Amino acid sequence: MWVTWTPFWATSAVADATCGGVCFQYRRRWSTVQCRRRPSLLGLKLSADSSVSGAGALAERSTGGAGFRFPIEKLCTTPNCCSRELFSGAHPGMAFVERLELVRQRSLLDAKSGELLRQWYDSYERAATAAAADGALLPYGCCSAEARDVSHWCSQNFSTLFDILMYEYKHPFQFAPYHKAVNGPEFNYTAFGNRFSRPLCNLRRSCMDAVSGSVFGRILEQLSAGDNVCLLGNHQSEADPFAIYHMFRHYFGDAGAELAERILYMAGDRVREDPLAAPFSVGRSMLTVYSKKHIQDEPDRRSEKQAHNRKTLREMERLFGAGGQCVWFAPSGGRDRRAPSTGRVECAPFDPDAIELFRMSAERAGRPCHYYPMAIGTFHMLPPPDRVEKEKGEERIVSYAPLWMSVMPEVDLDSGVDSALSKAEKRQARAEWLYRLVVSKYKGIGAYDAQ
Ligand SMILES: *[C@@H]1O[C@H](CO)[C@@H](O)[C@H](O)[C@H]1NC(C)=O
Ligand SMILES: CC(=O)N[C@H]1CO[C@H](CO)[C@@H](O)[C@@H]1O
Repeated sequence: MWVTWTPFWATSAVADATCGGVCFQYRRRWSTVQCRRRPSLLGLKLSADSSVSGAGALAERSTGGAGFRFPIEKLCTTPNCCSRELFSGAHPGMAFVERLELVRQRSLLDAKSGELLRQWYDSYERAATAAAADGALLPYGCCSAEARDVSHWCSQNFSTLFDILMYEYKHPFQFAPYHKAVNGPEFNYTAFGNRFSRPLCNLRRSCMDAVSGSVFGRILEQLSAGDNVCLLGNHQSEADPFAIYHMFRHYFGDAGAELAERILYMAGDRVREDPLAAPFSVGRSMLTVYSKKHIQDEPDRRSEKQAHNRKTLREMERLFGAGGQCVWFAPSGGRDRRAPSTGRVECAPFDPDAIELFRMSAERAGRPCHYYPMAIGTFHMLPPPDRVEKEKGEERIVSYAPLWMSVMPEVDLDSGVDSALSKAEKRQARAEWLYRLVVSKYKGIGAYDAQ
């Protein structure tokens, strides 16, 4: 998934050969001309909750209480840096759509980006309406399923997202090789993502297969004994970390939510570099990598990216050395897509080298790492575009979708592989074997057919 995109808040953009990226010229008041690379869009991650009991406490934790305003003063202390009027606090009564229109009229937003946000918002409100009818938004401060209340809730929370985007534009998030989730003190990005993604998860119609419960218990034991755990499987939506959060919370209770929040995600380029994805990524802990194919895309940055990846692996070894880490790792290096030949969402093949690299780093750390194949069906909450569109923002049409998940019993990475094979053949065989395990579960739990 490789897209070049102009951040929507840029007034004009010119390709600049010297920086290899794109330079954006902003309004005079915003003074500086910044040069920033936005080579692609990847991974938006959204999220949510199910039980209505304890709703009050959860709402308290996840919204930061009533009368919430994005704390721009605390985040950006330079008075003239971020235009304060653009932030929702300055227009407490203004609906998101009105705000969007205002910003558009002031030419702070190009038509395409405005359209993208508008479509996203409209689909989001439809999803939230359906979710609210199931009572799913009660714990997140949406007091009823009435159209007016749902709309107000969506509007408020989308305004917060918009504020973050405006802020991010002036202060791009920096993702170190090891990024630790930002959950305060100024703004709890973790909670924001959890709440924001709740309308996408139809937990009433979701399915976590039966074996997962006992496997989950086993994982907790291993983690508390200081071992490491790797959940290894397919990847379907930008919002996967949040699907995992809501599913774990729904099926495994508070311990599930807690584990989901401390999972380390192996995150590719787009998760960090797509401005629409970054606000959600900030709230998750991640090991950041450049995927192999994307390293080839920009030859002039190859060594920089490779150095970054090496650093990430060292960080991983350090963390694994300390122990108690749970990592979610999708060795396909991209999201599953709908195949024109079958019309179904097919799992993307696993990359043998990615698995090998992970395995060796985990081994070098000197503590046991337990591998659990994991199959997920999350495609419909926020599907990737059918084809890779270059030079364009990726549209985001979300829906209130049923989810499928299975955390399968632990596997020994060598057991499915013939020991007589050569080293390279073993890698290949291991990747294919793991892939088959995940695919057969993906089909077995009904995710494949329910499309
Ligand atoms: C941020 O929100 C998460 C999710 O609700 C919660 O677990 C965490 O304790 C919050 N962080 C702080 C510092 O309050
Ligand atoms: C962070 C944020 O904007 N949260 C708001 C989401 O919407 C509800 C309902 O309007 C508010 O109570 C939250 O503060």
